[in-house]
Order: sequence, then C-alpha cells, then structure tokens
Amino acid sequence: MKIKTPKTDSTLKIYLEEKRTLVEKNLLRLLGPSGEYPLTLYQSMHYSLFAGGKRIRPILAIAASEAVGGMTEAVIPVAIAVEMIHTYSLIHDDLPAMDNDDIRRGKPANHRAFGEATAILAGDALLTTAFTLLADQSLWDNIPSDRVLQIIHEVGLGAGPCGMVGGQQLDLESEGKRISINAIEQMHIKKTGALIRASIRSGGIAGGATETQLLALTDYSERIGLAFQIADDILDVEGSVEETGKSTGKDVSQNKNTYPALIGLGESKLLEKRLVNEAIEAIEEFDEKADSLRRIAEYVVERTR
Ligand code: GRG
Repeated sequence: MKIKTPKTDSTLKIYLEEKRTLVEKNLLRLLGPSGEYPLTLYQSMHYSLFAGGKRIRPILAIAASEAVGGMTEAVIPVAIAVEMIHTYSLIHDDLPAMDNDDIRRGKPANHRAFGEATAILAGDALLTTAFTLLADQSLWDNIPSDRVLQIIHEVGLGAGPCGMVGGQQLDLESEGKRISINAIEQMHIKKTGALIRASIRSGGIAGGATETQLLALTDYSERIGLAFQIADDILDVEGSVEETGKSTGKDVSQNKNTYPALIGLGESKLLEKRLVNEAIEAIEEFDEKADSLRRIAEYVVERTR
C-alpha cells in the first residue's frame, strides 16, 4: 500500500522549534535555577540538560498525546522526565568506565567539565528528579492517578534493566566481539528503543489513548526507535563532529557492532526507510492530529545531527 505523508519540511521545522522551546521552558521551571544548593551538583545538571539536545523524546511524547486528542500541557511531566532520564544516560555513557567520550552536545562531556564523581552524581540526580516530578500530583492537569501510576511504571520499565540500562549492559558485553544482527537488534531495542517507546506510550496514555490507539502507537514507537538507532550508526560514519555535536567515526575505529558494520551502509539505509514506512503505516487509522508523528518519522532518518 502507498503511504501518504504530509510533505512540508517548514511545518515540521516550526513544530519542532515550538515544542523544543516549550520543553526547555518547563525543564528550567521544574528543575529550578542552577544556583541551587549544592551549587556544583546543580551547575553540572544544568550544564548537560541545557547543552542543546534535539529534545526528540519529549517532542515524541507531546506528538503522541496530540495524536489521540490530548492537550499539549497535560503531557509536560512526561516530556520533562524522559528528557532528564535521557540526559542522565548520556552523562553516564560518556564516563571513562563506559564510552569514555570527550564531547557531547557540542561541548566537553560532563565528566570533562566537572570531574567524574560529580558527573556520576549529576546523572543520578537527573534520574531521581525525573521520577520525583512524575510522582508530583500537582503537576498533572486533571489526569486520574491510576493513569499517572501507569505512566510512572511505563517510564521505569523503559529506563531500567529490561530497557535502557539493560541495553547498555548488552552493549558493554558485546565489545570486542562480532555479534549477530539479531543480537544487535535486541541490544538497540533496549538501549535506544525502550525509552523512545516509553516516551510515546506515556504521551499516548497521558492524552487518553484507547487500547487500540495505544497498540498502534506502540508499533509506531518500536519502528521509530530502531530507525533512530540505525540513523545514529549511519551518522557516525557519514556525519561530522560539527554537525552532530559528538565524536564521529568512533564506531568504526573501535570496531563496534553497528548496522553499517554488519550489513553495510546501503542495506542500513534501506532498512531505516522500511522502518519509517512501517511506522507511518502503523498509525494510518489516526486522523490529521497524527501528522506531526508522521513528519517526525521521516525526520528521524533524514536528520543530520
Ligand atoms: C549509561 C544507563 C546508560 C545508558 C546509556 C543512551 C545511551 C544508553 C547511550 C548513548 C549512546 C548512543 C550514541 C546511543 C545511540 C542513540 C542515542 C541515544 C543517541 C543520542 O540521542 P540524541 O541523538 O541526542 O537524541 P541529543 O543530544 O540530541 O539529545
């Protein structure tokens, strides 16, 4: 079947910019100023949180909520929480004990700017703050508490040992070995896909999705999560430090298990396009309120950073 997607780049650009501003305004409001006590800890949290990320997970949560008719404001706690969790994972991923990276979001990695111990604590603090905010009843606008509880559970699953943290462990264990394409897929479904899935599902739940809508959003999220990771692997080969804001070429030099390494660049590009089409197909029953989700699906593989 031929899938129709709205092709207006400028519409997406405006949408992403508008939502990014909304997310950043609320991150600042809910985290508080960087001058809080203990000063260095808050400065370190602020440093990474406001270093210029794309905010794709919170934007996906907002777009999922809008797709099912939810109010944008109602999903703010989810948006803020998933961005804090994502930022914590980047801080920890860059540590010498993990990926040992010096550049993140175009700036020295947190541990390079604040030292290893503070970087660990800033990550811990962002993770715990995310759940503190999710569990803060006063932030939820007319959302029943059973739905809030379901969201907290969803985000915990996506971030924890059966999601992102588990995927990171599989990644560590696969270092220096050639693993199968199935094993790579499993690793990425957890490491990158699980938090993206949780962002989209939680956005849908906050927006009041029906069971059928939630299943469709889940299908969409799983394809987008994998496509996002393949795009990331391709950017490591084809992108530049200036464009991506992080070290590139590391996967190849470190002989990492990536899609381009296992199936080649051409096949990787075909696979990411197929996943995007399948994602758009998964939400074909949704009306025009899901157009942002459709546009974001294409952006995920067309982005240059
Ligand atoms: C340390 C628990 C723990 C987990 C780390 C997310 C992660 C798991 C590691 C990051 C390594 C990596 C390059 C993963 C590939 C996909 C990915 C998550 C890229 C970075 O996310 P973007 O592109 O970054 O959304 P910005 O900076 O735009 O937010």
